Amino acid sequence: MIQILYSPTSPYSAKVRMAAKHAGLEFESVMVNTSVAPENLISANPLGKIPVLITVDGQSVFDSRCITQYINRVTGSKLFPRQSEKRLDAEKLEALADGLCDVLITQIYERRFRPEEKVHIPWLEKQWEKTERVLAMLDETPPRIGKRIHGGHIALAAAMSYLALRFEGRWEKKYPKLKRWQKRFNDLHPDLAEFLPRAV
Ligand SMILES: N[C@@H](CCC(=O)N[C@@H](CS)C(=O)NCC(=O)O)C(=O)O
Repeated sequence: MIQILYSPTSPYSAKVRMAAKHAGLEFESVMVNTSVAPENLISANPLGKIPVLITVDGQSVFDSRCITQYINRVTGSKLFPRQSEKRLDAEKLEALADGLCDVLITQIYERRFRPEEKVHIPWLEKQWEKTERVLAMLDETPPRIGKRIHGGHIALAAAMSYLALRFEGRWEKKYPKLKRWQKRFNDLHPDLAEFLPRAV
C-alpha cells in the first residue's frame, strides 16, 4: 500500500493526508521524527523533510506540492479542477497556503533551534509582516467554500489549523472572516479533521 511519512504537527503532512483521503486514495500513515533523521526518512528524502509519499513500487515522492499533483494524477483529477482557469486558482491558493506555512514554520524554528540570545527579532518581525499580509489578503476575500473542495481549500485548511495551533491569540480577532472560513471548512468536512495539525 502507498505510505505517507508524516508528523502530526506538520501542516504539509496534514495537507497531503487530507488530500489523499479526499481523493479516495488509500494509504498507510507512518509517523517519523525529523529531528532524529530516521533511516526510513533519509533514504526516501535526502532533505530529511516530511511529508514523503512512497508509492507501491517503492518510489518516493516529495515535496508536498509534488505529492498533491501525484495524488491528482493517480485518482483521475479528484483533487484539482480540470478547467484551466479554475485549476490555476486552486494551484495558486495551494501555493499561498504553503507559503504561509513556510513563514510560520520559519518563526517557530528561529525560536526552537537558536540559543535565546541569538534569536534575531527583526527577522521574526519580517516573517510576521508576511504572515499578516497573507492573512489580510485572504480575510478580504476568503475563497468560496462548499461541499466541493479542491487541493487549494485543503492546503488553506491545513495552514489555518497550524496557525491556530502555534499562534493562538495573535490573529483571530483581526481576521474574523478567515476564522469563520476555518470553522466552515471543519463543519463541512469532518471526515478530514483527524488529519489536521495537532500537538503531540
Ligand atoms: N516545501 C516542503 C516543506 C516541508 C517541510 O518544511 N516540512 C517540515 C515539517 S512541517 C520538516 O520536515 N522539517 C524538518 C527539517 O526541515 O529538517 C513541502 O511542501 O513538503
